[in-house]
Amino acid sequence: MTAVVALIPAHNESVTIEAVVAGARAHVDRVIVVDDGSDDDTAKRAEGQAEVLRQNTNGGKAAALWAGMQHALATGADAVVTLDADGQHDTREIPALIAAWNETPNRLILGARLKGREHTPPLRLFGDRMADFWIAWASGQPLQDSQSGFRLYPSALLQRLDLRHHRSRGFVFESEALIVAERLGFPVRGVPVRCIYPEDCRPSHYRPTADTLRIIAMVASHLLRRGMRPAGLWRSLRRP
Ligand SMILES: Nc1nc2c(ncn2[C@@H]2O[C@H](COP(=O)(O)OP(=O)(O)O)[C@@H](O)[C@H]2O)c(=O)[nH]1
Ligand SMILES: [Mg+2]
Repeated sequence: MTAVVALIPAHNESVTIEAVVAGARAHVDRVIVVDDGSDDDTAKRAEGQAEVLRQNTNGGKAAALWAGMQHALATGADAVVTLDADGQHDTREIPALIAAWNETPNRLILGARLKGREHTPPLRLFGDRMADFWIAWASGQPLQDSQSGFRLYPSALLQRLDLRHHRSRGFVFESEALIVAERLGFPVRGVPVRCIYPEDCRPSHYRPTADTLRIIAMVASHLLRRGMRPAGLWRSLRRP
């Protein structure tokens, strides 16, 4: 029996957390919510339905993901599905990620939000596409939607993945994971998923300029360390 764990980092997501946890529970063996110093009752709403790890102060998404991943590994997970707590990922698509993993166990499965991408705010889409180009180059593979947090990480990968995860790594962590995973022999396999932008969704924590620049700086340091990896650029431009 394999154990698939859903991991949901959450910071002040009391409006959506219950529905996301309930949706995820239907498709996985266990759900872990990392409540990252929320001031609202996110943790209370998740308790009873999920294992809740509490961080007393807000340490950022990277640290929350890291804590949840280590906990999942320590408690016997074979794969970890990460998803956002704000309801932007459709939990009914979790089985598609698991099916892809069963078919190709040595891949990092990326839920690429290609269905309905036209609803993405234009500035965000531009930043995302920039990030895709650079991260694809540095990881030597074609990539679509590198910024998606809807993923399946095989435990065989997580056991070897060692990434910086302090507060300032926020959205950089998930980008770097794609590059390091490829180096460890776990290239990305994209699975098209829906992109949900509810009318009344809260503003994103992603800062299009600052976070995109941070991601580019991280990618540049990987590229410089590998002599700009011209073959990686070539490979990244193939059709996905
Ligand atoms: N643990 C934790 N999660 C965060 C933090 N900031 C954002 N998140 C989570 O990361 C996910 C994505 O954040 P969001 O602001 O919606 O970014 P976007 O969907 O990429 O625009 C959501 O599930 C948030 O709850 C944070 O400081 N700590
Ligand atoms: Mg969001």
